[in-house]
Amino acid sequence: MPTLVLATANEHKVREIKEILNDPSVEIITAKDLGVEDKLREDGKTFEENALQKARAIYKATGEPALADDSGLEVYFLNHRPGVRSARYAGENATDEENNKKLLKELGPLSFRRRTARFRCVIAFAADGIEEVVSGGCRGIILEQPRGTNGFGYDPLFKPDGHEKTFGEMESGEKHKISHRSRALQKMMPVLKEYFTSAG
Ligand code: ITT
Repeated sequence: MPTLVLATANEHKVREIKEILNDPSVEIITAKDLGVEDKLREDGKTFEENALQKARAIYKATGEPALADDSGLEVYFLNHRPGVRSARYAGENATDEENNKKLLKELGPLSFRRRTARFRCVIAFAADGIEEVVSGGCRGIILEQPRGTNGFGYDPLFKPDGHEKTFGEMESGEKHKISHRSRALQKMMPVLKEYFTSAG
């Protein structure tokens, strides 16, 4: 069975990507499974640069086709911050809770109209003779208090437009119908299908 290596150390991303791809014909493993987790450094200024950097590094280290996810939250009032720094917003080893707290503090009592935000996810694929980058977004607002314990990261604070529940209150299947990650992966699926079909 062909193998796809996920170039991420984030277990939540691994679970979501596996659920969304839902492809029993490819064995999905992680950089950690192959002992190359340390190659996942990212110092780019954009999601695109970071995603490609991670996919390339893991493909180079393992020789196996690699898929990376670089993602984050862009808040318009904060000039698109935390953006690429979403995981480290409140400090180098910040927890999701610390990041959420900092976000609430920065937004303060701002009105709902000004609390608009967008999740972005860039997925990069690197393999023999191919590099491909796609992206997906999801718009919503940042609530004044967290709601729900599902998902990860900023999910409890993010209410997607046109929905009553936050991502933190949604079952994973509901989140996948509209999420930035799922939208990006839908675009990557034909590329993966083509690659794995012709690779054998
Ligand atoms: P890898 O680089 O190893 O993949 P990471 O967690 O460091 O893992 P990123 O640099 O891409 O990955 O940071 C993504 C952060 O953006 C993540 O830690 C969350 O805080 C936030 N984020 C991304 N997607 C999210 C989602 O679907 N729901 C909630 N928060 C999300």
